[in-house]
Amino acid sequence: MNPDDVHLLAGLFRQARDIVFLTGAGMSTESGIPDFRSPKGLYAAGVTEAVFDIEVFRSHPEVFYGFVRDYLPAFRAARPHAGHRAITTLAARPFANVSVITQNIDSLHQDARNPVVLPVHGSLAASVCQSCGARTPTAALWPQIESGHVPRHACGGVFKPEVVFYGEVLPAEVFRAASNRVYAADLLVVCGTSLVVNPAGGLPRQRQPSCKTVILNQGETWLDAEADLVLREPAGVVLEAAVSRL
Ligand code: CNA
Repeated sequence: MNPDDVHLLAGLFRQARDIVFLTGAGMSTESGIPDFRSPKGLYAAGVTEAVFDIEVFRSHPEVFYGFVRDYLPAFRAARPHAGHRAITTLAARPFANVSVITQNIDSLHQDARNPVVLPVHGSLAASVCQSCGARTPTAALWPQIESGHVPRHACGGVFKPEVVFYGEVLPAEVFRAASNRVYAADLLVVCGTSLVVNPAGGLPRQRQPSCKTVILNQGETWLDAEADLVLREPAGVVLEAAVSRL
């Protein structure tokens, strides 16, 4: 890690008043959850986009739940890392207005008590019966999922987690709030996202020309050429180091 880059990032944190983090699956790899597109990610492991496709879920929910069963131990064991906690520390500074727009469904930002979290792709925390609308904590369904079953409500309907699948519309209010936060930002930090899944990946286009832009991502993104600072290091390590300098 280049200490000059960390110093620069700390300086940007110090000067900014409205700081927005836009995070993706790469923000959770240091907590043990694989992302999609890294060399060690889910796609490289053979998981396909069909697993997260709403039409496939409706006709064959066992495809999604087979995936969930395989990765349940990683999701259950995951805890916020030093980078998630650094965001909470940053937000506690006077005059800093910090929000997190996340594509992640794992609730790690919320678990770390980041003050404002906008989960534009929903959350795995709760599930809803697709027949009667009954809502339950997804954790209550783990035993059914672990035993190889598609979890169902007593009415017979299939439970679906409150996650946005491919082919579904994003929650409108959350996405509008996210756009507004990016528009108001004077510092945008893009963390652990390839920015290829739209519309979330296009959110940086809502920023003002005066907004400073930092890319904290190990892979390339379409935004790199427009950024004030690009760091190809692990997000958690860098955020902890930068915030500890404030
Ligand atoms: P992605 O397309 O897999 O991109 C992740 C990016 O993060 C890649 O460019 C990596 O190079 C980079 N990266 C990986 N580890 C680190 C790290 N430690 N520090 C910095 N950069 C890192 O994932 P996106 O989030 O861009 O794609 C959006 C999808 C992924 C959303 O729909 C998510 O719901 C979905 N997803 C979420 C989770 C989760 O909730 N933890 C896990 C896997 C996929």
